[in-house]
Amino acid sequence: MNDIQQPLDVVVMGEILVEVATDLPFAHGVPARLGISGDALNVAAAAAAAGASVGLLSVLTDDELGSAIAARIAELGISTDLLKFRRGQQGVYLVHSDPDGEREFSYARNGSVGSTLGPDDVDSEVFAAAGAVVAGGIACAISATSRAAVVKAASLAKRFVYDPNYRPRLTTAEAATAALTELAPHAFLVTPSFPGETSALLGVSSAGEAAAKLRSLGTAHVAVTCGAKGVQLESDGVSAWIPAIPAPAVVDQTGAGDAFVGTLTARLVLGDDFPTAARYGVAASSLVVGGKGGTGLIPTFQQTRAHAAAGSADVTEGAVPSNA
Ligand code: KDG
Repeated sequence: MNDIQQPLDVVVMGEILVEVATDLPFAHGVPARLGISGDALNVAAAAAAAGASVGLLSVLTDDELGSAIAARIAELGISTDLLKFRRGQQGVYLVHSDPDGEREFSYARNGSVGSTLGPDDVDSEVFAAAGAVVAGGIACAISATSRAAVVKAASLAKRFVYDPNYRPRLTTAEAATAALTELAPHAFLVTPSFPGETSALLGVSSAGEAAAKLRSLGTAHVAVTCGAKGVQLESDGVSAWIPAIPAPAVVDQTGAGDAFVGTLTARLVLGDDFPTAARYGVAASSLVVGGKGGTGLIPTFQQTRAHAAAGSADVTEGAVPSNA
């Protein structure tokens, strides 16, 4: 039994990782800074900052590292009630600050405690009651049990949100495509990135085609993220291009996509319409890139709203730029 009383607005699931971040390329003697990150934590932090009550299902080590991670989760305004603690090793990734977003992470996570997540960890009542449940392709890639937990969560959720988050160092394009194809029919929202995920996982060459393909599989809302350009939205009655908002500072792209997903999901659950919620998501991710690491800078909702209002370009009905 879980002691959570209120339905949560948003439940996020996935692996939390220790982040080892450097400013310089990896080499012996290069100084590094520890952080706590991972796509699930980045999404949950953004959703909480955007005003949602948020729970995070993740497995942590039952030692002082797990306790420190739980303390960070609480500090970010996220409920710790769904966390599990087990004997094992916390997954780690190494990254050096990446303003262009082109570097891949170097992982030490095989057999990690986070990858022991399984269907029994998914509390049916909590997941069915939540306003939205968010999971991603990384949780599907790290182990068969974690993938099965995501599938169970998708079948329970009122609104299931799936970010394909394809990581070639964790999985194959075939396996990531299979996960997306299985989950898309259950999804309230899918957020593929263009052109990387739309071509590798959906085999299409434009954001519009990607959205149409996911909609034909049964996904209710699609937000195709087109990097520094903007986001294409498609759902019943909505076809809109949300232009990106220039970032005041670009230090590291890690977590930008997660901030978009977390903010968008939170604002949809809290009642904003799709273009308005996406505009907030775009504003949050434009601010997040000013911080180092996945949760180095989490803007408050006041900051996100002000940045969205100050952004120069407007939402365009139906228009997809020719190169997206
Ligand atoms: O989306 C950002 C994540 O990729 C980063 O936080 C690391 O979670 C991570 C992962 O598993 O790659």
